[in-house]
Amino acid sequence: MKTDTIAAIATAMGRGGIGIIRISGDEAFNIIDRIYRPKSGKKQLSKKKSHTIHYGFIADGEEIIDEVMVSIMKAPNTYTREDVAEINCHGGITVTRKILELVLRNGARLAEPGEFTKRAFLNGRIDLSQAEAVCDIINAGNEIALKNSLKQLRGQELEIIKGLRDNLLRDTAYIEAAIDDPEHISLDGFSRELHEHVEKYCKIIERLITGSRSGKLIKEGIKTVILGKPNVGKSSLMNLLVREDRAIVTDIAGTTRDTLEETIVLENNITLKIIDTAGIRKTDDAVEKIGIEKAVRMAREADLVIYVLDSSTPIDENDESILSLIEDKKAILLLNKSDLEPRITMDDIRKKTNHPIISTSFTERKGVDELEKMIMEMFFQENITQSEEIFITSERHVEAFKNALEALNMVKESIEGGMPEDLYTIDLMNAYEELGRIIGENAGEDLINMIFAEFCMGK
Ligand SMILES: Nc1nc2c(ncn2[C@@H]2O[C@H](COP(=O)(O)OP(=O)(O)O)[C@@H](O)[C@H]2O)c(=O)[nH]1
Ligand SMILES: [Mg+2]
Repeated sequence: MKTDTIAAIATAMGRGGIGIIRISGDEAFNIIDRIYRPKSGKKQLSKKKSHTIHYGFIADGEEIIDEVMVSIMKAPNTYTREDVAEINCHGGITVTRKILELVLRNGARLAEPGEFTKRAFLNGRIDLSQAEAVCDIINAGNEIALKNSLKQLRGQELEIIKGLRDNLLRDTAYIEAAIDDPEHISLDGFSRELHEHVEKYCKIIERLITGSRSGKLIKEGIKTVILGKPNVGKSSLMNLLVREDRAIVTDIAGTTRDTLEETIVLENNITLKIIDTAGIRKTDDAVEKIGIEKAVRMAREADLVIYVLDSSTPIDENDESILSLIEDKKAILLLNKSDLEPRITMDDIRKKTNHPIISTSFTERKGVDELEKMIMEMFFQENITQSEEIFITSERHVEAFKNALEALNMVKESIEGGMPEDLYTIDLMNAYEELGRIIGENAGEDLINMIFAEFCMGK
């Protein structure tokens, strides 16, 4: 199949040591031959061995544009499975743009975002789940997310899906063969066997769906809201976690009038999308009121509420209203200012809530490590840093797994209800197709375009 040749700047747009212009397609080497001047010798790069790199210059006619290294990678062992050339030039915006323009003038077309990876998928080098993993690796906000995406890129999810699909196909083929040739192939006792098989497939899929909750939190971060009355230390906590003075800390109650959001990666590689809020108290100040309402709304939507109390001031009706607000939420209470004379004790608070409580002093940086550890334990049962398991992070995949599970549950129901065997095969094949969606089998153009549109230029 003849496709056009695409090119793009693959490195980030900005000043840097190196800039890379990537070219892929049938014309890649011809284009290079037109614009490359070797330091010595005359041999065209298209004649060189695959997977070699060459020192020389890029020139527009007589004008030398930059000193470069050009790598030559011949199909099919390349990122796209097409001929690929990469020009490594000096990493400046002007020079990379100028070389790209020259490449485009010499026969390439500007690549769309993700088009190189799209070609890798369309040419069968990777499946859709691996293509998505490429995007996730680039966007990974912490090391656990990175490790997980790498598992996906290396085909860990793909292997599970392939295994399930092979089995589904085998079960279906057996039933169909038996229906066609009842004299030689017997279905006696097969429903019981099939029921066992399906049960096993369901367990695998259920585990993936359960793990996807962790997957989402690993990838997107835990939506965390800091709540509390004015002046208890909310902004101080935010600053401690962010490790820089972002939120304004003052001793005038009501300083944080709006919310402030930060994405932070904790020491243990957990990402928090954390929001510092206005202190919650009864007030007549219109602006402050808006801030408080917003804080309450944010708390309702949060995965986690960190409720900060000042242990040196007694509990009042404002605390009571916060406690009732977070009653059904995942929450951690911090009894702060433990360095001051206490007016509230752990026991006082324990009588009022079932949420875990930690004694802290933000001025002395006490209790923060314990808080980080507790968040980890609260959201991730197993040790995700060391886990070899893959956590599904894509909503699209979860949806397909759920549909496959539903189809398999229908098979179980049909077996339990003593329905005829040919009925099972419809649902078995439905599950097969749903799993196929994840890896991009029969994927429509819309879906493919949607997925690759999320990519960066040059990837
Ligand atoms: N003694 C003491 N003061 C603290 C502690 N944490 C915060 N503060 C002080 O309490 C005041 C209010 O802190 P801030 O973080 O602005 O509270 P917010 O209104 O809840 O955001 C500031 O003067 C902080 O320095 C603590 O653990 N001990
Ligand atoms: Mg504040």
